[in-house]
Amino acid sequence: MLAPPELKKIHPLGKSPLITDGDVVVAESAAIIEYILEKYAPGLLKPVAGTPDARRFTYWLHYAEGSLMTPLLLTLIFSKVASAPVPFFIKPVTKGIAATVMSSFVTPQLKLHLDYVESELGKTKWFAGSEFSAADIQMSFPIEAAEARGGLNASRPNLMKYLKAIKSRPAFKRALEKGGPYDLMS
Ligand SMILES: N[C@@H](CCC(=O)N[C@@H](CS)C(=O)NCC(=O)O)C(=O)O
Repeated sequence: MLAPPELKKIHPLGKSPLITDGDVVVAESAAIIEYILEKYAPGLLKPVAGTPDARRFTYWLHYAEGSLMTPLLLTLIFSKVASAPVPFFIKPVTKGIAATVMSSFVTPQLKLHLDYVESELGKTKWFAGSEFSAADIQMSFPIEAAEARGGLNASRPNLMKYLKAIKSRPAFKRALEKGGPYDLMS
């Protein structure tokens, strides 16, 4: 599941997303968003500095990868551990370890986070307030991953409504047309 080696020619970690802009290379999705907003969209997709919405913007921009992505990544890793092709006599061990880590830590953590985000989305339409912002772009990825592999379903209606709103945005559809479909399950 590693990124293609070509990416290491651009940045030592070789992870996606990555952007280049002339001589500038920017890695880390939130840093990429900040860079694009500052350089190409000043005053857009971000609340006015110093306001409560701006604080919410910064919080969710960081929370997406800094907190929410962790249990989702662990879910992916331990599902791979559970299904890893190992000799039959080791299988119960690997499956047992994966099941224990999932039930004792990962699943409760994921529930904690998804319940929290569900409740926060009950307060405002978008993460940084009543207006769509780049924090929503950043949050949409882990929420999509939660739907694909984290058990997010209709039992969390605010999150499902939010995902529907995100996916129906014309810009989201245009991005899919440009970038092609992606699969967060594999
Ligand atoms: N925290 C980083 C995560 C970067 C990351 O791990 N990207 C994954 C894809 S979502 C990746 O490139 N995985 C393949 C690899 O590690 O080689 C960000 O927000 O940009």
